[in-house]
Amino acid sequence: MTQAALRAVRARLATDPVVRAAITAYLALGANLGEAQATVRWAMAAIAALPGCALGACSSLYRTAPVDSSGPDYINAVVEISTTLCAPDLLAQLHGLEQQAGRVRPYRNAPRTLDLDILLYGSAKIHSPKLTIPHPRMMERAFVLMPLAEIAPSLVPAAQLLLVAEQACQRL
Ligand code: A4P
Ligand code: MG
Repeated sequence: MTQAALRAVRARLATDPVVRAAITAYLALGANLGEAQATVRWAMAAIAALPGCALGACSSLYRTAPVDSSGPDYINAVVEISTTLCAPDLLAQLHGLEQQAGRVRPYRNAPRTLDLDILLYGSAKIHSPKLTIPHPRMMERAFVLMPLAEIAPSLVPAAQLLLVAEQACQRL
């Protein structure tokens, strides 16, 4: 292959979502308004149908007490995906699903019909105005760590699970 052809292939690999290598990412799902269990299950199926995304392991659903939030108990879960989307495009797709589920944002940490956060995106560390990865509060929260430990135990240090053990988080 000529140098020019090689450069063309490299350029395509860098920009084309169809041929970009798939990244393993972990997403947190949360809901505490409306039919929360049904919405979280719907979201799992909707994530599986997103362009450039394949759904991997899904945790159980967990009933959790609001943390720095209010309203009814939350339903939380974590899923693993394999995706060719870049992280900002993945976030945009997740925001689209939140919209479809009727999400409104009256104030920070308000009760919500559906929240979809990116916990981890491969080994990427991202600090942009719209995206922080790893999710900055994930290690403090039982509603993230317990479902994550269920599907990816190597990502959750046992000592960290102990630290959040007093937060109410019931596997359904
Ligand atoms: N953003 C930055 N990084 C990320 C990321 N890794 N994933 C930005 C997703 N979004 C990220 O999010 C606000 C902005 O964060 C977005 O526009 C995005 O650009 P949001 O979903 O509009 O609002 P939010 O979820 O209220 O804010 P935030 O900061 O994500 O809240 P937290 O810290 O995630 O807490 N208690 C229980 N039991 N269960 C819950 O699920 N969730 C929260 C939300 C609080 N208490 C809870 C639960
Ligand atoms: Mg969110």
